[in-house]
Amino acid sequence: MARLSNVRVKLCDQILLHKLHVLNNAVVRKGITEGEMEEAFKRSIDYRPSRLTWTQWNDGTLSILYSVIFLIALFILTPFLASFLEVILGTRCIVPNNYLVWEATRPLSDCSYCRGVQGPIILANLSREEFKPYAYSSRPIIIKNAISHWPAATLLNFTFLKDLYYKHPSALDSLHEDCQFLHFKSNFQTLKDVFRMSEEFQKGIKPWYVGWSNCNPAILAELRKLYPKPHFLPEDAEMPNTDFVFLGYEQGAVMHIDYIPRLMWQAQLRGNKSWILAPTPECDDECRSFSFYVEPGDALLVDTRLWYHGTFIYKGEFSLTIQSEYG
Ligand SMILES: O=C(O)CCC(=O)C(=O)O
Ligand SMILES: [Fe+2]
Repeated sequence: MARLSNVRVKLCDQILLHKLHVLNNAVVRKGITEGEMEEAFKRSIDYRPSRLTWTQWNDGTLSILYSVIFLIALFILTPFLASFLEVILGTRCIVPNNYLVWEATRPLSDCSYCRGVQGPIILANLSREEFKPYAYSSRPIIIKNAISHWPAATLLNFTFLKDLYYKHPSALDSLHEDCQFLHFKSNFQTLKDVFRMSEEFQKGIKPWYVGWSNCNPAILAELRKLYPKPHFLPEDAEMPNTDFVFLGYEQGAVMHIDYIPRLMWQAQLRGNKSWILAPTPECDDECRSFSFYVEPGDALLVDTRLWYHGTFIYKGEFSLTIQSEYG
């Protein structure tokens, strides 16, 4: 029960945040500038209903006024809140710094990717040939037990990663300069901080969640000995020369959309992870949000360029994934 209510609260947080984005987006798309919003907000604050008699201001009128003021305040505060959250929560930096500017200039999607979609397609492990019809779909797909045979599923863990980076100390610095480190809601600022974490964090008594790209060639080569390119992906699928690792206890990635060139695949190596997917704002009336979870051994495919997505992990549980792109 506690688990369920915990999940519901997290879902509500994520959906609320997403709705703030939607709200802001709707106003920006109407051509209303930030200056105009601010002006409207200031006017609404300066407005003095006391100059009118109470009889002119029955309950209904007052509640409309309060709603308008509330909405205008939301329109103005949303970009600040979003920027604040980006800085504080460490949203993936493949999203441009000014997330909302990008959101406002992003081409509108035609909603065909989400219309009628109520959850991921769940497939049993399958061959490349059988996967062909799904290969470049924008439908979220889970392939059960697709990666459970990978050596990474048994060998890769926090200690393995720590030992590997300590064997290549320069990789810790190159990560800082050239690769992405995402701290999300945790206070770890660098991968060095992650590997120096206290016992309380390491045992999951205190929650944390981070992700980084393995763009150091030596580290990448070592790690790729533990996992192949997923066997079901098309032979000619283009792959980047870096992969991401996401790991941690309890917390996950905040709701966001990715500004990346390809589709995403993710291998769930350890623990269960819950995902929430929401349509782009312009499809909010036609499509719906939904959540699901993946288990160890599952592969997940999501078009993270179209679906807003966030993740979380049950209290006290650990999740480890390898993630990359294909297209
Ligand atoms: O695995 C996660 O927690 C987030 C991953 C993500 O945002 C992505 O793959 O685009
Ligand atoms: Fe993402």
